[in-house]
Amino acid sequence: MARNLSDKEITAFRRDGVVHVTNAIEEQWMQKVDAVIEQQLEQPSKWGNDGNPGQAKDRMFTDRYLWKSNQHIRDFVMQAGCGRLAGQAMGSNSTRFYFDHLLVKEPETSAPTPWHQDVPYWPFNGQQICSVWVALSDTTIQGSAMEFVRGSHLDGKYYMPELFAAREDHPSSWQLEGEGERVPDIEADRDQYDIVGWDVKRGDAVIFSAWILHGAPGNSSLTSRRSAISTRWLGDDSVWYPHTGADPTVTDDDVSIAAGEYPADDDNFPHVWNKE
Ligand SMILES: O=C(O)CCC(=O)C(=O)O
Repeated sequence: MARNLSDKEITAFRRDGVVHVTNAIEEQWMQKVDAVIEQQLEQPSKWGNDGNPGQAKDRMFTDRYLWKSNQHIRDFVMQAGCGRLAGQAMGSNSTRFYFDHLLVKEPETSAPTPWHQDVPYWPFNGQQICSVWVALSDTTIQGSAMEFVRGSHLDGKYYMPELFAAREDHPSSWQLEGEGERVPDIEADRDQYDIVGWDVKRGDAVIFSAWILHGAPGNSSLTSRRSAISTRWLGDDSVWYPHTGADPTVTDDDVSIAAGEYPADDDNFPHVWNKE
């Protein structure tokens, strides 16, 4: 069994919107995801976003929503303990799963992950929505570990989605239709923001609110791939909120719930964890 969060970690998550959890996930689960990453790099799903197909360098690659078709990812989601960590962090009595997201940056990848907020990309509303981002490689900030604007989950802002890898012709261009104000140019004015981030080890998790501003630099390492899996979690107060510009992987046509309802739809948002 992977570990539980301490009271200190839970307090940090609620206050800052993000917490770094060391040694969060056991090796056996990460090995399953490593194998899937190799497969997806060769043959992305229809939701893949590949900045430089086939290249060993300067390649930012993401793929997502594999849990329904891939047993390794399903095992990771159901058994590795991310749902429990998410529930404990959010103070929720239960967690349901939304989707998995693989995030790879090969050595010398210049593309940053742009500063963004997750909730506007997703057809959900509520405070108890978060991600558990698990490092599959040891990663420094220079090597593209994530950074966060501490406390920005409490600002009450709703930011328009930003395009990853700035490809307006990409299938992800649904994001261009999004709602909300533009994310400020945080890079141009870093001193004005309370930016926090951690060098991470394989198996560490970073748990963060869907409302916090976050991003990551490119991978400046000459030799090391940076890889991670982010899993997305829904707590007790989350409600279905389909809207223009939301991720099309799961839409109103797919679900058995109506707008404003708790996502009690086991086919699309399986129940993973309950508080004892
Ligand atoms: O891994 C990254 O670079 C970005 C991850 C991210 O933005 C997320 O998990 O929401």
